[in-house]
Amino acid sequence: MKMLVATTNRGKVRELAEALDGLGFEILDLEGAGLADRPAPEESGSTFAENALLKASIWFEASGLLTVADDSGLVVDILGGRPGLHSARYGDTDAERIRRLLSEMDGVPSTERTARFVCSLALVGENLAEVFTGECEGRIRHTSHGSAGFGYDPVFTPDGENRTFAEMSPGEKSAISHRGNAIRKLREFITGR
Ligand code: ITT
Repeated sequence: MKMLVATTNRGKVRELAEALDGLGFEILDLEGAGLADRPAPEESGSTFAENALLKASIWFEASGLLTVADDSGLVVDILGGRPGLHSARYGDTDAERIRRLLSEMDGVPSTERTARFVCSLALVGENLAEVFTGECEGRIRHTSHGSAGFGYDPVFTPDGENRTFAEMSPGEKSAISHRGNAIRKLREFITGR
């Protein structure tokens, strides 16, 4: 059976495809499903879960395939939860998004730089709509460290670690990350059925 990993973000495709491996599905991305030139759905929900469901439902309608979509973001306490749902829209590139975040946190001491990544994964198919959410607590560094991963990884250090996600291997990140935690719930749902 085919499963569509419906995201326009290459970093997410990599992490999701790797983590969904071994479940017995043939994993397709939007390109593999011939949907690469469709416009991305508008993210009009007010929570990560709502947006994930919205994206998965639209891509399921377009493809007819069992579909997984991901809505995620970085929630920073001192910024009142920003960039949050708007994490992708904080700038045009990863570098710009990080620059804006660090400039908004200029002068904030380490003890007040607490934050969490949140990831909602929606699984939508025929008579099926489920959402799985994972979180990862940590803090925002003063400067970028490392070049692995994607997005805000170079400035996020998870609790209990000294390294950023961008200084970890894919396996190390996935073992503790928001997306890894959401994927483990999704896998349990699929294998327990
Ligand atoms: P799709 O909607 O097509 O999936 P997107 O990049 O627009 O792609 P989101 O709206 O969910 O996805 O935005 C999430 C943003 O949060 C993403 O662009 C990154 O900047 C950031 N983000 C999410 N997960 C991350 C992770 O594991 N590491 C670093 N940054 C992450």
